[in-house]
Amino acid sequence: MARLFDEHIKRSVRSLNGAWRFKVDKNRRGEDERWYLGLTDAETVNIPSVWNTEFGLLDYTGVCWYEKSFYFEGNLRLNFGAVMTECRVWLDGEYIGSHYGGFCEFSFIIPSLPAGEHRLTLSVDNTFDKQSIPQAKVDWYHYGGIIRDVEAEKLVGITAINHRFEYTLDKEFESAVARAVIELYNAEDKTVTSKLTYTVGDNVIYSDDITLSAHEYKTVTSADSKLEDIKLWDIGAPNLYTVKIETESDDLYDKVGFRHVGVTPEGVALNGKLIEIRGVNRHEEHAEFGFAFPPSLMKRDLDIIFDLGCNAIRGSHYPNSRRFMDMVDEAGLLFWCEIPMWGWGFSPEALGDPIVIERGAKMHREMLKYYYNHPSIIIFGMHNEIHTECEVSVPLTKKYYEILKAHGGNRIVSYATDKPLKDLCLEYCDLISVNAYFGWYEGDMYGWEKFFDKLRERRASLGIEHKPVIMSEFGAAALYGHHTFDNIHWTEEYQANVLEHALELFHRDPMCCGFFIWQFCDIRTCLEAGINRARGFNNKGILNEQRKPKAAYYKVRELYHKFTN
Ligand code: ADA
Repeated sequence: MARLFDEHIKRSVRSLNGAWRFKVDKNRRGEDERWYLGLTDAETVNIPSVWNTEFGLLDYTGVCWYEKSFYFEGNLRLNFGAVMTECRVWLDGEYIGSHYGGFCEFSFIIPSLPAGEHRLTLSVDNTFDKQSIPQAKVDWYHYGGIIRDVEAEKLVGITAINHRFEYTLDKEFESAVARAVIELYNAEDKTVTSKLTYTVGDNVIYSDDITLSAHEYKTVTSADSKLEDIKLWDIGAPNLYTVKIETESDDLYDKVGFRHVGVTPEGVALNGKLIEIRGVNRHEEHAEFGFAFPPSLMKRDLDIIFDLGCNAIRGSHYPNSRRFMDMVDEAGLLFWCEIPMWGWGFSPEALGDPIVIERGAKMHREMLKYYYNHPSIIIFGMHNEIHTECEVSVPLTKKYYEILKAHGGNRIVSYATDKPLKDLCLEYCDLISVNAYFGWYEGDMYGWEKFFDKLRERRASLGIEHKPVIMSEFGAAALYGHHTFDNIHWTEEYQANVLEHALELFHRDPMCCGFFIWQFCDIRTCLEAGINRARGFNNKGILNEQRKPKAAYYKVRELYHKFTN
């Protein structure tokens, strides 16, 4: 996929971004009328994009069709960075498959395409129902479209489809015992034997001949290798190693880092040292581009986050693009990655629905597949503000916790709760992550002290004092440019005061090991969410949606820099 580096040198990759034919299907007639045989009366749009930024489509929820022709010969792997939310795919009029869930990569392999022009067609649907993740009620915008890059790769011989680099560090964090898990596919119609090598920096982890029969998928796991004198990946010291996987006809490059994260009763330890997590919640969204977030703005957001003095980002509330994750790895920032199982909308009945539970499990498995190797991800989040006070959430949380603990590598697993005083799922998290809004939804900004005392008591009564608390959300809204001498809601001054009071308290309290401000910048939100948000935006950003700083930005910046020293 499009990353911050070339994933392939031998394998030929063609971007299918750019001009696509596009047609709105308001009455859902497309499939009956077989639009996949060729779109008529189509407009042209540029991909990646969301359709909501097209004139007249801002609030369109439903189905749209996309079509593109390209020249190809051979074994095709089609890669999609992400499509919002569900899509069905045809190639040359033949149905090739579908994908559910808007924020993760997926791909299709189609062997032996004859030389010539081929037509790729997608129907994309961004509607929600009782079984969708997320539900219709969310506090962000229901954008639809092909939001990340599309690529056509030519597969030749034995190819590396994916990999996982697993390691454990010794107690001194000086050496590692590592192994590679390599997913291979033979793209040929015949049995192929090839040499396969897997190197990490100068270290050869695997080197041997392998044989795969025609179109066989095979996972190869290397023996354990001991790597000495490793350079750790750390906050502000992002030492990365290049992974190179090579067969006679194919290659795959990636970057990995060695780091250890642990939870102690005193807090989170990175490479053996206790750290205070100072972060922001950030949506990968911009009012002018929706979820099709331009790479140059990713860099700009990171520069701002650095200036602020953060060492962490919560990718609220879904997996971010891999390109952004590469930037975060390279920046030496910590990251919280989660699936879009977002509160409010989910009724207790939906949380007990086997289809919803399985969709969530699939999203977790996809998150593991594509995000496992990013060293910056130290926390995997399972859900946000669902009904964790109801029994129905316990088996679901247990299931997700077990998946992430078994397959997530060395990471903290948590979820954000807004009901920590009556939450029934706290057994299934390594860190108690709390969303609370004193000074906004819940009483005044001086309510924190009492709340923390109650939280301490609840922790003790459950016997989970060894689990530290992180404030995963807190904040207040301010309209950019709205000032006052009085301490009142919606002003920049009030927002700054709420954050200052909360941050000083969190920093002092030994139970609290970190905080993620809600939120980095204002975002367009969904009016169906049932709350009347001014301007149709969630205005709790410390910057507005154009990344212009509010008064709170400078207050947080002052405090984050003070806490660092
Ligand atoms: C919740 C939720 C956020 C946002 C926030 C708010 O905590 O997790 O996505 O909606 O509330 O601004 O109210």
